[in-house]
Amino acid sequence: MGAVEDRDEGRLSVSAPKEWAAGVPGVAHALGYALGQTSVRRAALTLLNVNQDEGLDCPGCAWPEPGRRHLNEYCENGAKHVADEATTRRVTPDFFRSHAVSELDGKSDQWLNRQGRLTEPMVKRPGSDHYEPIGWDEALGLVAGELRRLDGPDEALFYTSGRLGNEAAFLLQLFARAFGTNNLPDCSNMCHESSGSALNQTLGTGKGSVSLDDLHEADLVFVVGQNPGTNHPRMLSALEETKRRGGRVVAVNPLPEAGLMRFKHPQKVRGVLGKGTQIADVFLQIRPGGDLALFQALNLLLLQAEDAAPGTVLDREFITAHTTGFAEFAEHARLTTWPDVLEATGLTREQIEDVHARVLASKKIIVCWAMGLTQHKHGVPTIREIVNFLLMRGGLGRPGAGVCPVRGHSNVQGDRTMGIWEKPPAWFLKALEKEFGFTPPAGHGMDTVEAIRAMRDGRAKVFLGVGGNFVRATPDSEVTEAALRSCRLTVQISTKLNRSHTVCGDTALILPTLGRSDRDVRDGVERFVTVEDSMSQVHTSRGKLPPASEHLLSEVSIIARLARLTLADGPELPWEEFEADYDAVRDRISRVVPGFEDFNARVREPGGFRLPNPVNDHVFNTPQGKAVFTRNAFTMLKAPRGHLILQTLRSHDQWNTVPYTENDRYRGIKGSRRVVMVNPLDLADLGIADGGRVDLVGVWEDGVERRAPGFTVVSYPTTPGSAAAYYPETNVLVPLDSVADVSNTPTSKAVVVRLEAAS
Ligand SMILES: Nc1nc2c(c(=O)[nH]1)N[C@H]1C(S)=C(S)[C@@H](COP(=O)(O)OP(=O)(O)OC[C@H]3O[C@@H](n4cnc5c(=O)[nH]c(N)nc54)[C@H](O)[C@@H]3O)O[C@H]1N2
Ligand SMILES: Nc1nc2c(c(=O)[nH]1)N[C@H]1C(S)=C(S)[C@@H](COP(=O)(O)OP(=O)(O)OC[C@H]3O[C@@H](n4cnc5c(=O)[nH]c(N)nc54)[C@H](O)[C@@H]3O)O[C@H]1N2
Ligand SMILES: [Mo]
Repeated sequence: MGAVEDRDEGRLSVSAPKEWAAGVPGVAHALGYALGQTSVRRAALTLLNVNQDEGLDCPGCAWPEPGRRHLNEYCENGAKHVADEATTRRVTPDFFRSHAVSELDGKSDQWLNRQGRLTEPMVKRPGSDHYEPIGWDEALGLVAGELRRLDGPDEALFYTSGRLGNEAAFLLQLFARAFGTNNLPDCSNMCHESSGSALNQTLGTGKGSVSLDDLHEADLVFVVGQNPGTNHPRMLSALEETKRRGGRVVAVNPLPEAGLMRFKHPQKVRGVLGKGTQIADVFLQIRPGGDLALFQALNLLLLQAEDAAPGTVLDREFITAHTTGFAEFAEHARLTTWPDVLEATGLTREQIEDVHARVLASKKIIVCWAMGLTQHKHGVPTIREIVNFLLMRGGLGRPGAGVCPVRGHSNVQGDRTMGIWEKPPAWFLKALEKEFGFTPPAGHGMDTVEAIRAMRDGRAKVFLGVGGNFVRATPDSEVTEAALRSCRLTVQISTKLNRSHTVCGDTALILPTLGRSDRDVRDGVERFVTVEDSMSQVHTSRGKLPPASEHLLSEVSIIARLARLTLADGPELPWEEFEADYDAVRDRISRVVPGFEDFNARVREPGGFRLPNPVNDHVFNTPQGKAVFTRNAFTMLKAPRGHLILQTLRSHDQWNTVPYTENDRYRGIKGSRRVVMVNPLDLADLGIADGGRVDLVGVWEDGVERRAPGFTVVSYPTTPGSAAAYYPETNVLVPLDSVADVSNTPTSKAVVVRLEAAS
């Protein structure tokens, strides 16, 4: 079955979208959620420990902590997220005795999550409709047996979500490669892969180049395709500081998101009482996918300004010394035409010229972005065009300037640094070989989309997920569910119940693990893991709560034990030592991964250490040895008449595939997630009433009709021609083969749909 009926649905109520974010209601809201899940003591213990030097890295997002010394450096949504993990509710073997898998399969994502923390390893045997308890040794033996029985290592898939600490991530990639495959798909493939692809091609490093200090210091910050009020709330405090120091903010988004407009700092009296800071000085309400055209227009204006006053606009010295391809780029950029730009962006020439004037007046410019850019067919060229924009004026490797892809999962960047990548660079494999004495496979492995195709076509037979919720995070839900069900074995290493546990292979295993907030103790010694935030700061994370159950193992333990059983015939690696002592893992990391020298000592310093980004030393590790200007073909998204371009996004009360409530407070939507936001002009045009019931019907070039039934229409100020609805309910509409060029990221922000009156 495809779309799950949402049984939690209450009565929809809609009010005007909020123009401000955070403040007292936000914090009260988080505490309310925390106390619904857990006791006062546990809530206090967890929340007071978030983002302290000796505390827990907030798993809510990858935004860095300012100095990590302030008490209560957490935000509303981080607090909700931690409380959700610290819940006192438990999923026990009894629970599985009374609920068949087929029954659980019909429950909503929210219901499954609400059942609480997983407590014991469980197995669903072939032909059975129930999970039953299984011991750790037998469970891991079963997985090892299935892996060893495969016709080749590439029939196995090792998926991760960016929750994994560095130590577990390093061991997982080591295990997969010692087993013989680079099949390491991860959530990044659906997230910032387009950023990594574009930045690697142009700058030679796939990461952001700025620090929090840079952000504070910037003259002009672009926030493009991102909803920080909900998804990176602490970023608003940083932008507030930028503004306090005289910097300006340009927001580019089809939606007037609350946090972009006004922000009330929840931990400052001013925030509590005052009107808050206006964040966006300029708001460009852009058409979906219009960002490429916008930056092409800004680049054309820069070239023309330089023509008018030679030597005053471009940084010729920087261009000559550090870049290549400028002449070809400039020639191409001059072909940009205004009618195209205005149609693609939906903006006026005056709006773009106003931003251009601000650009000219600014020396230090930072561009931040997230899923509004990466999840488009032309996401990679769009980000490359942003790099062109910055390179023209030497805006990289200089304080207060640079690129800032804002990451999602708290350690998604670190996992890639540790080698969770289906396309590992040759130098990384060489370093592994030197350290561990075996030859890792050289060919590329499968990313998320390729992994689904391989399961669908019978080329992959064992799926192991370390964290995440593969079946709900991925596109084309019906295809993906069938693909997973056709596996011989599906294994989920998880903290909480989700739909990836109910969509099973012949045999299915649930292996419960410690969460970030759980204490990790072995032989009386408390252990910590390490993570890397969106700005390349590496630091420790220590859980403080008694583990959710005595049967839980850490991710490191599970991976090390499984690897030892699976690789009994070699290569010989010290898995027992790794399990016993995370320092031993970190020692190996320090010898394999550049920037981690003396890892164990440096990470114990308060706040940890920042990984160098070569770009900031004007070192560009591209084949040309320089930063690369690119020519990007003008692209515009168009829906056929009577259709809209639908983006799938997050509500204020969800964490990725896990909705906490039916509400989306800042957008004024309450009581239902099965809503679609549409501009009133389009409603009039389509003859559909505000509040009407519709099916969303996806149309794509493969001619397959994809349907998400039973949505309520909400009249909303989104850009005309576009619509918005929540993920994961709408993943059924995203075609598996509709992916971004180069990065292969599903185009979750551009699904062409028509609205049909619900039957
Ligand atoms: N509370 C909370 N925090 C989270 C998460 C969560 O689910 N809940 N998820 C985490 C993860 S993994 C990630 S990746 C991040 C995601 O963080 P975001 O990228 O902020 O998440 P989305 O909800 O997908 O929002 C996309 C934004 O881009 C805009 N947008 C859509 N299409 C376009 C376009 O064509 N152009 C422009 N300019 N804008 C566009 C949308 O209107 C929306 O504001 O958040 C992380 N933090
Ligand atoms: N249509 C559409 N699809 C999208 C997106 C979109 O915007 N639109 N966004 C994409 C993005 S940006 C991302 S990052 C992916 C997210 O994809 P995933 O990372 O796969 O999904 P999550 O919802 O973050 O996973 C939640 C589950 O992780 C498990 N978990 C939580 N904490 C831990 C832990 O500490 N250890 C372990 N082992 N397990 C844990 C819990 O069991 C929980 O149910 O979804 C992508 N899919
Ligand atoms: Mo993400």
